[in-house]
Amino acid sequence: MSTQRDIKYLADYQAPDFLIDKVDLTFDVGEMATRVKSRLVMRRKLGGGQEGALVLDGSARLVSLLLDGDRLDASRYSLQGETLTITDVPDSFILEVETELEPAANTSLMGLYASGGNLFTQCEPEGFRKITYYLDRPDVMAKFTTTIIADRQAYPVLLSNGNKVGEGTLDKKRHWVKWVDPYKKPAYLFALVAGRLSVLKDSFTTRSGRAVALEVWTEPADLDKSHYAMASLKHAMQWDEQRFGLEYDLDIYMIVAVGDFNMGAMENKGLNIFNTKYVLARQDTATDADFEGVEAVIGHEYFHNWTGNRVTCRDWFQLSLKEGLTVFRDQEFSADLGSRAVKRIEDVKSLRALQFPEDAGPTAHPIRPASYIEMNNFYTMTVYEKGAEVVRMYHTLLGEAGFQKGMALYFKRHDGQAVTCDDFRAAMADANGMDLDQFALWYSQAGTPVLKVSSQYHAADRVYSLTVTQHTPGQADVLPLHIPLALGLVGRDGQDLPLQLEGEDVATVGTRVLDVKAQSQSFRFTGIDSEPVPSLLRGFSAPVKLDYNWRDDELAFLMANDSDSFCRWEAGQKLSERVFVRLLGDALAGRELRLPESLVAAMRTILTDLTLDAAFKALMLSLPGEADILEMVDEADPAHIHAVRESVLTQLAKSLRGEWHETLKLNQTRSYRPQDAGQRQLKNLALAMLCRLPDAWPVESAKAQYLVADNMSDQIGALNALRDHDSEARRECLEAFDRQWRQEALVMDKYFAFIASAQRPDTLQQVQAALAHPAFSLKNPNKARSLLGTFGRNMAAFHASDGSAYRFMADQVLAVDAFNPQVASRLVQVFNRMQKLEPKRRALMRAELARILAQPELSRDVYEIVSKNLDV
Ligand code: B3K
Ligand code: ZN
Repeated sequence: MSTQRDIKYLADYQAPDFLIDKVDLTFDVGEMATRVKSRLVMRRKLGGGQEGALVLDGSARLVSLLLDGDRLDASRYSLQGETLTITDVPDSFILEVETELEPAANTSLMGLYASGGNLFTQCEPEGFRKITYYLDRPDVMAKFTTTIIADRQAYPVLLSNGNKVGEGTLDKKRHWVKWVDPYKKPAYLFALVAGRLSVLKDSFTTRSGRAVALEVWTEPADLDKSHYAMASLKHAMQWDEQRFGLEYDLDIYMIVAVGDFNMGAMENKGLNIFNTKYVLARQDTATDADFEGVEAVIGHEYFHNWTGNRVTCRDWFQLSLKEGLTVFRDQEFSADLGSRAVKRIEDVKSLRALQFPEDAGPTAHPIRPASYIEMNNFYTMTVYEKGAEVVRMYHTLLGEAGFQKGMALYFKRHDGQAVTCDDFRAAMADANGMDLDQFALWYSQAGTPVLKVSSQYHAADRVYSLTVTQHTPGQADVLPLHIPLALGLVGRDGQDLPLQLEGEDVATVGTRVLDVKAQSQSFRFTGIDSEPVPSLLRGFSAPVKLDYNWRDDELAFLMANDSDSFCRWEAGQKLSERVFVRLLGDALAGRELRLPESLVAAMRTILTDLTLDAAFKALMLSLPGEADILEMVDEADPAHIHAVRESVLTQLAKSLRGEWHETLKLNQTRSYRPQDAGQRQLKNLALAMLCRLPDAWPVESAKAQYLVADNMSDQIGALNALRDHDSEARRECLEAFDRQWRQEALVMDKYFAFIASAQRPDTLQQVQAALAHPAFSLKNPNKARSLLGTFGRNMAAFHASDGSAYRFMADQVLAVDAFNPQVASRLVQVFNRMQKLEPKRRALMRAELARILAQPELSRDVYEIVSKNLDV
C-alpha cells in the first residue's frame, strides 16, 4: 500500500516538538502565480526531542528556505511527499519560507484557489500546507500578520484575519494591505480573500459597549441579496451574549460569499468565507428553507468564534469538540428565534435520515473517530449532528444552569488552548460535581443504541413499572451507555400524571429524566390509579432508537394528546412506519396495497385541526421518506419501497381530497411576509397532494400559482407539484424557470435538483442531458451536489434494476475525483447502503465500486470510502 493510504491513529498522538510564536505572511497575489513569503519565529519546546529535526507539512512549490537569514541548500533539508525535514536547527530560530502557487490551477478548492476571477482560501483541516510549509496541526497556535500585495484593478479588495493596520500603494499598478490578528490561532483558521467584491456594511455594539464593524462581501450583482445574512449575524451576536454570555472580540467581523466552495462555510477568525448558498437570500430567489439555512449557518460560524477558535481542537480526532458543540449552539439559536418544537423535529428528522444510516453502514464511526486516512472524510453527520446530540444530553442531564456553569468553566480553563473532548466533559462534570465517567463511552462507541422498553401495570399496588434494556446492533464490544431518558405518563384524560418513583418523597409534575446506565434497569412509579400511556424519549432526549410496543390506538391517543410536541409527531411517524412495513409485505406477496382506515383517520384529524401551528401541521402530515423506510427492512427492493410510498401518498390524496382542497384554500397567503412560511409549506404540500389526483384542475392551479408567485417558496412549490407529471403545464413552467433564472447560479441549483428528483421513467436521461446545460458545471460543487447528489437520493431512478444509474454515477465520481476529491468522496457515498439491498442490486453496486477502486489515480478520499464499502 502506498504512503498515500497511510492510516492515522488517535492513539499515536504526540505533542509537537516545536512552537511557532509568530507568523508573518506576505502574499504577492495573482491568479496564475502567487508568491508567498512566510517568516516564522520558532522555538523548540522544552522537553521535546532535544535533538529532533524540524518536520514541516507542505506541498507547495518551494522557492527558498532561510534559517536565521542563511539560505539552506538541498543538503540541509529533504522534501518527501508532503513532508519537509530540516535536519539541524537550533533551539530558537527564524525560518523564512518562500513558495509559489498557481491558484487558477487549483481545482481541489483547498488552499488558495480562484473562483470567478477572485481569490479565496480554505485551510481546514489541512489546506494551509498547500500554501506554505508549516506545522499544519491545530495544536500549534500562533499570532499571524498578513500583508497582501496585488494589482489594484484586478484585486481592489484585499482581506485577511484580524484588524486592518495599514494600506498603501506600491507603484502605479499595485497596492498593499496589512492585517494583524491579535489572537493566537491554528493555521486552519487562516484566511485570505482578494478580488473585486462589493460590501454591505453595518455595525454592532457589544454589551460592554464596543463597536464592531460588520461587513458582508459579495459579487457586485449579489449585494442586494445580502441583507438577511447581515440581520442574522446581528441576531447571532446578540443571542450569544444573552444565552451564553459570550461577546465578540475583534473590531471587525467579515463574511465573504463565494460560489465555488466545498462545503457550507468556514469560520476563519474574523473573516468567515461562505458558500453563496448560505449568504444570498432574497424573497424571489430563496425559499423559506433557504432563509432558515442562512440564519443557521451564519449563526454556526459566528458561534465558532468561541467554540472552535478561542478554544480549539488538540487534533482532528477531536473535531466534534468544536462541531458537535457549535451545532448544538446553532440549533438552540434557531429554536430560540423561531419555533422550538418545529426545529427539534426537523433536526431529528435529518439525524434519522442521514446519520442513522451512516452509523449503521460501512463508514460508521464514533463521534471521536479512532483513525482516518483522509480527515476531510470525517466532517460527517456523525461528528456534527450526533455530536450535537451528545452535547444536548449534557444539557438534558445538567439543565440550562448546570450546562452554562460547565461552559463557563470550560472557557476559564481552556481559553487560548487546543484541547480534547475529555477536557470538555471534565469541565461539565467538575462544574456540577457530577460523575460523567460512563458518559465518555458516547465518544468512543459507534452505532445507534436501541432502547427496548417494556411496561407492566400492577393495579393492586398502583404501581406502573418500566423495564429498559439497551444494546447497540452491529457493534462489537459495546458497554452500556449513560442515557438520559425523558418521559411522561399520560393519563386517560390526556394529562401528564404526577411522577413518583418508589422510595421518593414527592411527586414531580410533567416530564422527567431517568438516568439509564445499566444494560437492563427497572423503574417503578407509584400512586398510579389506572394504566397510563407512556410517552417515551420526550424531545428525543438521546440519539437512540426506541423500541416499545404501543397499540395503534395508543399511538393515535399520543398523537392527539401528548404534551410533548416531539412525541406527538413521533406517534404519527410510528403509525405510518407500521403501515409501510405491512404494505411492503403485501408488495412482496403481490397483494393489493390498501391503506388502513386508521391512518386516513389520523391524517384527517390533523388536517382539519385548526388549532395547530401550520409548520407543525406540515410536519405531522409528512410521512417517513424512502430512505427512512429502507432502514426498516433488509434485502430491500427500492422499487417496492418507492411503489409503496407512492401508493400511500396517492391514496391519502384521494381519500382526503376535500380536506386537502380546504387546506389549499385556507392557506393562501396574499403578498409575501416571511412569517407565513408555515402556511406556504402547508399550502404547497396540499397542492402537491392534489396534483396526484387524476383531475386537471390541480395542475392548472399549480400553473396559476407558478405564474403569480412573488416568492421562491411558492414558485418552486408549484413547480414541485408538477414534477412527476408529463403535462404541458410542467414543460411550460420548467422552461419559464430556466429562462427567468439562467443567470442566477443558486436558483439554477434548484432547477437541476428538480430534474434529478423527478419520479419519471426518463430521469436518468434528463440528468445526463443536464450535464450539458449551459448553466451546469461539474466543477462547481453546488451544481454537482444539486444534480448528482439529488439523483443519488432518487430511490426509483438511482436503483434502476439494470444498474444503468449506478454505472452513470460511478463514471461521474471518477470524473469529479480527477479534479476535486472532496466532492467526489461525498458523491460516492450514495453507494453506502449497498448491504441493505437485495442481492441483484448489491452485486451491480459492488461491481461499480470495484471499478472505481481499480482506478490507479484514485484520491485517498474516495479510496477510503470505497475500500470500506468493499471491506478491503
Ligand atoms: N469548520 C468548517 C468545515 C470545514 C470542512 C473541511 N472539509 C465549517 C463548519 O463546520 O463550520
Ligand atoms: Zn462548524
